[in-house]
Amino acid sequence: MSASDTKALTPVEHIKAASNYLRGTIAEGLADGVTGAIAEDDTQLTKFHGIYQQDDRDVRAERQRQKLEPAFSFMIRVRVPGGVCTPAQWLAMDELARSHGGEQMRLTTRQAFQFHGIIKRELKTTMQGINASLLDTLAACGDVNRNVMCTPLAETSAVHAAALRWAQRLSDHLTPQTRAYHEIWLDGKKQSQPDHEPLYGKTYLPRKFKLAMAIPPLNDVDVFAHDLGFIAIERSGKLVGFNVTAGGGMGATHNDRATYPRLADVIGYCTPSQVIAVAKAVVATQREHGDRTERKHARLKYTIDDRGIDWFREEVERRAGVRLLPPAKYAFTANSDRYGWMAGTDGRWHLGLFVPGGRLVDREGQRWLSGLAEIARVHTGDFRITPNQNVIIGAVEASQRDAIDALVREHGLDLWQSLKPYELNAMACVAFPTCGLAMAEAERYLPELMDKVGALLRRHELSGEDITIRMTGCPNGCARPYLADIGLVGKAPGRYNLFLGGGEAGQRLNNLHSESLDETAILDKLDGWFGAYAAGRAAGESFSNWTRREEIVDD
Ligand code: SRM
Ligand code: SF4
Repeated sequence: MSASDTKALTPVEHIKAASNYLRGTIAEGLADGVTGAIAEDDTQLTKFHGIYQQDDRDVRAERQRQKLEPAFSFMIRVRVPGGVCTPAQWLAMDELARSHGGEQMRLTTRQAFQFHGIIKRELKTTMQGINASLLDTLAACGDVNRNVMCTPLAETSAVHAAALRWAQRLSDHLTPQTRAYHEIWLDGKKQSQPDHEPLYGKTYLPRKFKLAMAIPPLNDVDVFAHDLGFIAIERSGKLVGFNVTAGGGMGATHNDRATYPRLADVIGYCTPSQVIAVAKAVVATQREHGDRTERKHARLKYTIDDRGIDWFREEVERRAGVRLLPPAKYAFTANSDRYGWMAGTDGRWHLGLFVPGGRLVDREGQRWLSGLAEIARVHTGDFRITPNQNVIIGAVEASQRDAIDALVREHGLDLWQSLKPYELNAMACVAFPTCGLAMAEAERYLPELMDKVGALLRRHELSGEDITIRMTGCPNGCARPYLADIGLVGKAPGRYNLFLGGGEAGQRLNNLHSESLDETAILDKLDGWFGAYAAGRAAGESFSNWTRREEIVDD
């Protein structure tokens, strides 16, 4: 018997059940010109369509004082399976960012595009523009499988091509079937045939569900942070199968020990032809057994911890009709991105660019939006959004390299050349002003803090160290802070919980060291640790391993 059989279902379960396959009253709400918002229940449903209602938190209090409704607008997340899109699609996103998105867009930690600040009356046009580019936003958010991630640049081009095809097939097989999306956003025609969701049913999943494919030795997707993962196994330059991982997740709530980040378990090995059946079986197991009575306890990681990994593996094997084999050997060396020109094994080249905070906007000396659009106009390969909010100009013919280099320089996009590893590894979530859950700044504050951290590292002659710092505005973990060497997690304005000792290419969680630190306290602590690390580290010892050996955090 599952928890859902005895306790009351969450309100979101009732909203989904009554929504007629995610329609609710979204269409009616869009037509209501009196408010910039949509009905509250519908805000749960639009997530499944890739849309979040938000309000500008910078002006929230002032508008309340003036008795005005909050400054509502919408965030749209565009699904880009494996993070790969064409130059034409890039230009289409650029166009929408200019016309509706405040002349900016954002690359996310899950290889997607996000537009912020779309006002209600421009939502439909924006959605139609996205669709016209053959991208979409269906299931970019909501209680379904989200954008499927894939290492964007493997050591072997052929393995990347094969793994990406599987990632895209997985995405297709796990995408909801409802025609509500077309009906509301595209052609407006009501269907006479009833909808049918063979995989999800009427109430979809108990909670969000995330899938990533990693291609060793790179774990840039942080495969162990996902509900379901596939680790590509390569032999002699060919993809031969996948290790299956399950039960990862980052989200937690401050001071609630029942919630926690968890690393996925490796549950076995399957062949490429079994991968779809295995993925569907994992989704179906979570659909049937996930907790629909408490959203904080509804992710797959809790289902697995409640029932045990052996039960879970057997359930997946039974549903898939697949006997998982013992995991194959693999080794990860990094979960960060790579920058600069890299040679593919197919004669083409890839240029990794560091995008501060994933924010594509034209600013003084760095014209990200315009520069990448100019590149898209001449580029014949692809664009690859990375899992660390960066971009790769992919599959460039050797003859095009000079032209692209010139555009990169002209628009100031060669930042990676002057940055140190700790700067290139750093990541922050969006947080203020758009994220409704933010407790502290992240994207807007991290650069300032990094300058100060950089000064400390220089003082201790550590600025060449491969240290990863990740910051989030709350404990939900959108920049996967619990896998960083140093994680800073927002607790209140200007205050962060500090985590230490993670890393190991995304294979080890860090531990909480201290709570509610302000900037001075953070820098004081780091200064002390950097000094002691510089003086006392063993040859080749990483900062995280040192913090554990010195028992600064538990090992
Ligand atoms: Fe996230 C909620 C932004 C990746 C865990 N996340 C949100 C929302 C939608 C806030 C909300 O619910 O109202 C944020 C919107 C902010 C904004 O204004 O844009 C938000 N999450 C993001 C992005 C844009 C962060 C970024 O800086 O890139 C990432 C979009 C990814 C995408 O393209 O799909 C993003 N979020 C993640 C990740 C990282 C990952 O998946 O690899 C995680 C941790 C992994 C995980 O899911 O466990 C993550 N986001 C959460 C959670 C906590 C879930 C949980 O299990 O507790 C929430 C809150 C929730 O779901 O209730 C959340
Ligand atoms: Fe918002 Fe928290 Fe996610 Fe940051 S970690 S984007 S503050 S939900």
